[in-house]
Amino acid sequence: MAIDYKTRIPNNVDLDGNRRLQRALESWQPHYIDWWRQMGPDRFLENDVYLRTATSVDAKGWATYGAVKMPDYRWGIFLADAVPDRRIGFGDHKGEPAWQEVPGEYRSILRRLIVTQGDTEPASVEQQRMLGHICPSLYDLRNLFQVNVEEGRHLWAMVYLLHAHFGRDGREEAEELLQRHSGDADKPRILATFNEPIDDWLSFFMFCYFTDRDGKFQLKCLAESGFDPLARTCRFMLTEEAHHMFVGDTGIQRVTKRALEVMNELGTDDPAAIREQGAIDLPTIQKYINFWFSSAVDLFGADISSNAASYFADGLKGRPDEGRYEDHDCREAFFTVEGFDAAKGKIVTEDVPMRKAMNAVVRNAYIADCAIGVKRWNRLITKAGQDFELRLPSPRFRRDVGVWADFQFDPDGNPLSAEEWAQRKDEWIPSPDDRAFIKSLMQPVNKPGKMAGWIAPPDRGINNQPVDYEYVRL
Ligand code: BYC
Ligand code: FE
Ligand code: FE
Repeated sequence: MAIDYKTRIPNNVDLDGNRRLQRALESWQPHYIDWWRQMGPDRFLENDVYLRTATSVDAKGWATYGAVKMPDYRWGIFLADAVPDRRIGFGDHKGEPAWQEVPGEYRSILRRLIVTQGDTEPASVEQQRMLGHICPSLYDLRNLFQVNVEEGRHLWAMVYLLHAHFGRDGREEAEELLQRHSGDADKPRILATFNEPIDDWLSFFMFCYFTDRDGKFQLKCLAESGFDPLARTCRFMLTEEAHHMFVGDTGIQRVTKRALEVMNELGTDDPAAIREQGAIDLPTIQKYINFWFSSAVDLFGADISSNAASYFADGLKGRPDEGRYEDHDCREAFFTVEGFDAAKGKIVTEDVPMRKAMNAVVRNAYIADCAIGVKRWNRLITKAGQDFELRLPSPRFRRDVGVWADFQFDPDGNPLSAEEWAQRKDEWIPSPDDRAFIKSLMQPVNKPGKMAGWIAPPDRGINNQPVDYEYVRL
């Protein structure tokens, strides 16, 4: 169904035909706009931004570009087209028709999944709200705002499900999604990473690469859900998500490229000399990778999880690209997970029922996907004739969730004592000095086509516009 833009809330779910739901969403809408004005991007609300807006949900022409003031962005409700006669693809209900309504016995668990997903979307906008003041270029500023408005729309996507399918509880949850705030001491966001401040652009690129990619994988899992409205919502969200990871990937590429240019100009890889020239040395980029990767890896939950087993058994949350697996039941299968024998100081392995290991399965798929970009960045380094390799740290490194959480490991996964960790952590994650240096680079550059000295220009502009296009009119 085409998206109807004539109504107050653009949608392809025939909102006009459901007055109750329409009224409920129309009463939530002003609260959302208030939240955007208070907790969304600081300033820039009256500036024209060259934004992409969804026009239809199919592959062709789902995006139009034009100048929009952010509070006027047409946030709305878009579901991917229904698959006729869709059946549940995994778990104990495999083969049954997908549910169009919430099954009573799964109501609270589904609500919790939707709320957890929904909570991350506005959280990320809050985390990034000050970045506009220190943008490295207008091109980057526009990308930040594009990501922000789409995360806002992802909140709409979850709020629609809460309003349409969870009655009064759903409406209350929708309000609370606007009341918790990133980093708030009393009402923080649900998942830890979404309470970390993002106050420099290197962190922003890392977040888009690593944390948004958790979004991609979680959405892929939910796109398999037996609850069809959730599956269709997540399928459409995934089309928007690709750009967020592009921003992260190309951002890190451009920072790396700039470091390499300076290294080759100076004929040295001495980090202090690179920094002296206002570029970011490769070892510092590595520390930011270590920090944000380890933080994102926690988002998959514990390797052994009875919650994960229930989500799968009940047909609520599948594996990414479930169709690619042969066994969609997984009752008989086992999966080997690692653990730690603290007394012996040794890594041990354990075979656990596959359903309980679903978080580990999804995390592994995520890690393999993360590695693809790292390979690309390393090709840049090799091509520039430099001898340095960026790497993902071991998944044991710096964990707060799961079996590794009570122990310390180095980036190679070797166990460390608490003292060793305390002494050496500044070698591996950004130290206060590193953060102060990165912060010192964050001076706003907002003339069309101009770039901050720590980042190379992008290869091309947005939607065939030149790089020096005035992407945000200040
Ligand atoms: N922080 O059984 P376990 C995105 C809790 S990102 C704090 O392993 P489960 C985006 C857990 O709740 C995608 N607490 O957990 C990206 C449980 O609590 P209870 C977001 C945590 O349930 C960038 C206990 O620990 N979407 O879209 O299997 C920008 C035991 O854990 C954490 C989703 O997450 C944590 N990291 O797995 C914008 C999808 N991890 O029951 C947007 C929905 C675990 O003991 N969520 N706990 O009270 C889920 O599928 C699952 O809730 C999780 C956790 C995968 C997150
Ligand atoms: Fe999102
Ligand atoms: Fe995203």
